Amino acid sequence: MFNLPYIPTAENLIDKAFRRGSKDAKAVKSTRKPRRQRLQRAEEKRVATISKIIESDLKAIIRNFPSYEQLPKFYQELLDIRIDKNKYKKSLGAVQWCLTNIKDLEKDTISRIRKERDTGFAKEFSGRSASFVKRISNELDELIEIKRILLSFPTLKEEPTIVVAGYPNAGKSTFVKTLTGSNVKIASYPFTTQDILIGHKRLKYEEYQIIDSPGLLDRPMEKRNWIELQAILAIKELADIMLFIIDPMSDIGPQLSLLNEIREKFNLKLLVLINKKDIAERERIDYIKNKIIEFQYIEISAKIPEDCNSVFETATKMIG
Ligand SMILES: Nc1nc2c(ncn2[C@@H]2O[C@H](COP(=O)(O)OP(=O)(O)OP(=O)(O)O)[C@@H](O)[C@H]2O)c(=O)[nH]1
Ligand SMILES: [Mg+2]
Repeated sequence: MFNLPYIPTAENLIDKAFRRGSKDAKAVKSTRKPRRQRLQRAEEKRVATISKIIESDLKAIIRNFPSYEQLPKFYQELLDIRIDKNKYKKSLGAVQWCLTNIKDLEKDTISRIRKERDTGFAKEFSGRSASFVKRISNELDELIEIKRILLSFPTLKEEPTIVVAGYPNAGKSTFVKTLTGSNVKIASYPFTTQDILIGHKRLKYEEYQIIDSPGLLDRPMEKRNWIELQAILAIKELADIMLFIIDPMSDIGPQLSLLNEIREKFNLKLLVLINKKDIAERERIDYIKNKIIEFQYIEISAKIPEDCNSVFETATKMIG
């Protein structure tokens, strides 16, 4: 979804620029001109190449890295969960700062070499330009990290959206996989899903977006980790309906308390799924049913395609 530029580390950028600078300088030295003239030309060339290489990478970052404000609101909020937005702005600002300084330094150096016929200025340029790049080393690392995060973001479509939520290990990913065939990761440990994953499913002429969210625990918002906060954001910003999956094989109290919190906090259409009917005891399922009589619910196994399809049809009707 994002077309993000290559971002070098400070070290890589300096290495690349200096290597190319030496190569270009050598090429000039081997021409047939008086020695002094050759040396001066070679050093001018070195300076020009070094700054050209550094500038071109930094310019690509400025030109192609989206500013925080350019990101759609959902992505801004998703990013807020992971990093401080001021750091984002500061990092892009630092790249601009370095670019300006290198440009000025290059101009200054070339004119001094020509005027004073002293190639020593080229050495000074090398040292100072490297030090400008080193000074934005942390900011480049930060942008590399931001790029990694942006690339992990889901591609959203403008489609009616079903968000699947519930406790860790409840079977959310199994449900989304059975229903949509999308390649989500499933495992018998909590917090398997760490990102918002998306599958699509068509019914007649309408395509629906089905979002597999990370597990949520029953605890206060300020204690929630970034994995849980992403699920909250998906619910808040994207859901036209929520499927809340209950796992009868684990503690029921906290799951019900989470369900009630969600109902109170978000004004949402809700369909409760009691999962794992293939392995849960009947008594256990009946006990849960008794506790959720005020909700619309369906008993399923997320491993059985017919069950998942019938949930999907009910959900689409509820969306309307
Ligand atoms: N027997 C049985 N096992 C199931 C069913 N649904 C899920 N499971 C198992 O429960 C475990 C957890 O399933 P996941 O789909 O990864 O659960 P999740 O809710 O996505 O978990 P997190 O991503 O960690 O929040 C896996 O071992 C699944 O195979 C079911 O209907 N029946
Ligand atoms: Mg999962």
